[in-house]
Amino acid sequence: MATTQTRQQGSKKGRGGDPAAGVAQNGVSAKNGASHDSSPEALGLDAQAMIAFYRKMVGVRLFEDGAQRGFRRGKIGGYLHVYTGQEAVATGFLSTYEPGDRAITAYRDHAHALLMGSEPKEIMAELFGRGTGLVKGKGGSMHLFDEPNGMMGGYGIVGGHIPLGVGMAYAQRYQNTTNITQLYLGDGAIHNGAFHEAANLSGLWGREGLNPCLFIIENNQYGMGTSVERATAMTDLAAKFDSYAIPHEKVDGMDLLAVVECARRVVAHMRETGQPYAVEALTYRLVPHGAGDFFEKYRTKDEVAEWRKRDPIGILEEKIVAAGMADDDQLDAIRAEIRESIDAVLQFADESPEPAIEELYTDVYADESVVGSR
Ligand SMILES: Cc1ncc(C[n+]2csc(CCOP(=O)(O)OP(=O)(O)O)c2C)c(N)n1
Ligand SMILES: [Mg+2]
Repeated sequence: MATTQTRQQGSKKGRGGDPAAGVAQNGVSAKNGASHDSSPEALGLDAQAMIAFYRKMVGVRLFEDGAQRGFRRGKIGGYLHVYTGQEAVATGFLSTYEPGDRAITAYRDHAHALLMGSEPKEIMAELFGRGTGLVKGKGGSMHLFDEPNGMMGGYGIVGGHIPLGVGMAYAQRYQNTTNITQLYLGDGAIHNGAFHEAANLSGLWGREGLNPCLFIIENNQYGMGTSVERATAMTDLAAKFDSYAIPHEKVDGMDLLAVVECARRVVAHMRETGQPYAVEALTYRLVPHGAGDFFEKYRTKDEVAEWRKRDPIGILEEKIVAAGMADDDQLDAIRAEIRESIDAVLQFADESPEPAIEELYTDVYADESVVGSR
């Protein structure tokens, strides 16, 4: 009975927490601890740096809008999951990227590739399944990969990439580097057995300073149509890392500067110690789960509207304008310029050829010379 009542109450008030207070549905505040100052001054971010962040976030948002247009025009086969609403998370964490670092994520992966330096037109061509695509049109939206830039994918199997990320972090330390791996996973993926096995090893190896794996839980509060509270009895996702002796914290994933502050502090510590760390970034998917999620029966329009008020791009805009770093007209002009560049990206993808038929036989098995050299 109690369960039924909870469910009824849950559906009445919506399951997506209280955005105004920065509180997720698991009831835990996303506010970055007051002891950490994330103002532009404290982070040493001048107008140029703030605008550069703005360009990145808008670049991701408008790329995703363009991808959705491409999907609706029937140009993108298979499935499409966009990152709209979550931009501050990857933008903030990847701002700490150094050559040799790696990132690995699930299928909501366009933003990570864009932020790590893959060519937007190659990513779009990949979504369109074209031979000019990032992985020659053979991966599609969920399987972006760009090894020279440290982007290690792009995985469609929920939780499947987590052991790989932990293994990559082990290799980085084994090879005596100070690099780290950023391992992004969803709130839904954390219940997968692969997570628990990998987190256990990460904690163990971390004791010896052999696992600089930064677990970034992108808690957008739903795994497809299932809210966190319906997926687990213990809804404090960061606290699950206690089982593996991995230190953790939460951050407001809608506030870019809070994420940057957290990322810098945590990553510096990891480079030094080689130990793992987990951050639960509280965020919200402002769009349907994927292109096939038409009715969004699992959440109310009001809930989405409330979270839209905390759009991460809007929050950054306010900070930029309040600090007198740019005015609305200047920000409008930036958006217009990026929108135009995305039109060119779409045109490139559309005009690109299909992969050559011979490509069916390439990149299937590792090249013998590569296998031999490792
Ligand atoms: C092993 C496995 N089980 C189920 C699915 C189907 N599936 C695709 S996305 C998804 C939800 C994952 O949610 P979350 O990890 O929170 O990521 P989000 O979509 O919110 O970014 C599920 C269950 C899958 N792809 N792989
Ligand atoms: Mg989720």
